[in-house]
Amino acid sequence: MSTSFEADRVDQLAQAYWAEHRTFEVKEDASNKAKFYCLSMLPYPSGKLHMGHVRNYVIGDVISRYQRMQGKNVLQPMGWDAFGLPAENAAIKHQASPATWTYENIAQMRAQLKRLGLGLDWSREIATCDDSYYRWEQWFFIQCMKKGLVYRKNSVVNWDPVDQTVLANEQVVDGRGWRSGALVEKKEIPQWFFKITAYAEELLSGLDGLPGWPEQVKTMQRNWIGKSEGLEIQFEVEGHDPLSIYTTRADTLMGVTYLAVSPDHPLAKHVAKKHAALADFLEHCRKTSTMESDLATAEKLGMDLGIFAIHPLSQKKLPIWVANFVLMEYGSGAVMSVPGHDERDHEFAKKYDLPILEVVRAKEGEAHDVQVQAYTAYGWICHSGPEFDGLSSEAAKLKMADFLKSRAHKKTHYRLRDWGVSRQRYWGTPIPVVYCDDCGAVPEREENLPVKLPQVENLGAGNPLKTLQSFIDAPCPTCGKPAKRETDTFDTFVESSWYYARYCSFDQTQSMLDERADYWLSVDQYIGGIEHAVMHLLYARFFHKLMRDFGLVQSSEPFINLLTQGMVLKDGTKMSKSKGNVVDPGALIDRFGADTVRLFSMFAAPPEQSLEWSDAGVEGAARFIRKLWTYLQNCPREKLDPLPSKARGELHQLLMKINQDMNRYQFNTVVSGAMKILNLLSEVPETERALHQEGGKILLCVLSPVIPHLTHVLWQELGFPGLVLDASWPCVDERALVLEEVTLAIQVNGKLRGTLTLKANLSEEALKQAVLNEATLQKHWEGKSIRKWVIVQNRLVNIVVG
Ligand code: ANZ
Ligand code: ZN
Repeated sequence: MSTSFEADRVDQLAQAYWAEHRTFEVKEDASNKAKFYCLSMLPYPSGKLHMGHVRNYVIGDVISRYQRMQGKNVLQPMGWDAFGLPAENAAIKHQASPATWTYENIAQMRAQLKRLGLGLDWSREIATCDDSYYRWEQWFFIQCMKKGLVYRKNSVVNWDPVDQTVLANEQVVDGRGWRSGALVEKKEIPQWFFKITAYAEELLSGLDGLPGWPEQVKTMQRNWIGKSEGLEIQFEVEGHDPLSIYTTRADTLMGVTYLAVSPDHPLAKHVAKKHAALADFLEHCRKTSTMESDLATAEKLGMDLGIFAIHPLSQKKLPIWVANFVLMEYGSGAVMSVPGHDERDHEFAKKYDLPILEVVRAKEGEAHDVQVQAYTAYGWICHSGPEFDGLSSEAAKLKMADFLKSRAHKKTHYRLRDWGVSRQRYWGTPIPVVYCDDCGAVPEREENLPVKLPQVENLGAGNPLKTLQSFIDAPCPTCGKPAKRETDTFDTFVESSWYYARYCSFDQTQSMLDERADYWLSVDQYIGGIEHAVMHLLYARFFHKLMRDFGLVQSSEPFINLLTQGMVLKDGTKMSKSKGNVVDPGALIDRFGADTVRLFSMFAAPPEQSLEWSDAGVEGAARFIRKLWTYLQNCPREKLDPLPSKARGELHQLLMKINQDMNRYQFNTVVSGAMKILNLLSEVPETERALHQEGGKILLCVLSPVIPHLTHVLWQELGFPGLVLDASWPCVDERALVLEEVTLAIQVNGKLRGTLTLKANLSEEALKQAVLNEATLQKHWEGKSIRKWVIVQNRLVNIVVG
């Protein structure tokens, strides 16, 4: 046997074997094998695999194969996040239906993934646009409706007045519709929401139980949830009902110089009824963006309502203003304004010439000119009366709450908003609701699910379902009278919030999930991009808790460990179509074979860091693979037992490092460790056949997760038993490690009496025994008693005798 390396032949041999033997199809194992569920985020079927996908899926595959060699029952599934806007755009462009376009893309990408040799259980493949998948999503939504976990309310959308359609945020370019170029307007329409805020506290506290998640991701989720603890304080209002405000800085109460309410606050609306200028102002605010991020930077605008509140402690009159930066959806939609200590209030007070007071100082007695700039940190209270002056902010907060008694109570708020899932789009899961004049919004009957998305061939502007009578007309599920179907579809984040669970029960036609889900869940290792840190990962955690509360799963978190892989860069920038710097993995595989592409993507950088593309690096990977192949051609096949030697010690030293790196998923140094082993073995004389065999076997094993094709073929050709992917991971031979020798100076009562060459790192007991056994030295302590041993590891032994 001495063939040269042919990537195509090797790839095909291995892949044909896996396909024929269904090597990666797994069942729930009742034996004592531990399960391991390894999952990479499912791709959007754009039609072409890019290097980011390759990296993501190879990382997942290396972990899966490694865990399998650790003796685990490993599940690694794959599917398609197949609904969404790009299919509609492509359909308009290419005059094809979104369904045709999507399924063609899936076929292409599936073939490309198969070319990579990923150890996937393809029998569990899911496409989220299949009605066998989304029917359970519709069923789940209906359960949520019944439990009051979804509701409908008016919410603002981008409206294109020329195309007469709702636009997604990414379809608004510089404030204009992407197709029509018309100025986009805000419009309020009813939409469906999931009550994710009901789970805010658990979504927050659950993060503490996820040590296997990157700190950065947990911080982003914490900030997104945005827990805030403060006081709700009631202010009396002359001639009106009292006004509630929310504050986290009750210590600044004596610095309040006015109150401000949101343009959507009932009080503002009430006053506007008899105040035309105010009504115009509220209308103007409604039209401009209400995005929180925009408001933070937008110009502060306001208007005096002409009514007064009474300060609860000083009893002074405080004017009430309406201000565009006060959000109706947060707190109580009203604030106590403290321009001395809050930046927004300061900017507003300067603009409208409202008084600014100083009530907090950095240090006792040290003034800060709050007329010029707000002092926003905690500090020491001043100008607040003898009860409060001199207190710290923390202490003053507590005392204010005491003083206010029933006019204040503790409140916790979250920045997290309920999740709006209505999309005015065609290519998505139909929301399973029917509107009846008599019964209102009624869920479709479960036996009528799925509500199928009808095939539409020629898409134009807007959602074609809106005019498709055969879809819209439906009997009311409650009273049977003619009624109208909802034409909105779900946000595609809904599909990706539970797909990981459906893989476990992929062929179940009677229910959403079954007991198999509890065998596999939670996912042991999840791998994907950092761009999903907040939305996808938060929504999936939320869905998992809903499924738990519906009795569908037992665990509380979907993903135990999370790995967010770095970006693939070329010349320092992200590979992207728009920059024209994409490298096509398909062409690379054709040229070098799958193993080279896999090896390069694992070798070039640790998984979490960004990977700089390099043609030279790919060539280097290809060279290593050819060298490895050539070296292993001569691997002895007869049965041999390893003999101790210095080189064998080094081999096991390298293996020890590889095993440590494999455990912490540092695959780049695993590969470089294997390269070192190959260099080491190349220097060992051919006569040391046992070492070549042992080293060759170790190389095949440790590289098999990364380059599964070559290792599969050679393992079989060299006559090792079974499959390399089921071989057990190689262990370090501890005895081989201690072969290194050292020469020790032996002293008796501080005088050098001789030297002794021994194995390094002997235990104290073994060392003493070796010294006492040395015949040439025994005369120095014969007939005397040994009082003390002084030992300097690997260097010196001094025996004190007397
Ligand atoms: C008085 C005050 C004085 C405030 C001071 C801050 C600094 P977090 O921590 O993010 O929850 N606020 C309350 N409701 C609001 C709303 N609906 N729209 C805009 N701002 C609102 O922020 C809480 C603080 O945000 C509250 O504390 C309130 O201003 C403001 F020196 O009250 B503070
Ligand atoms: Zn009805």
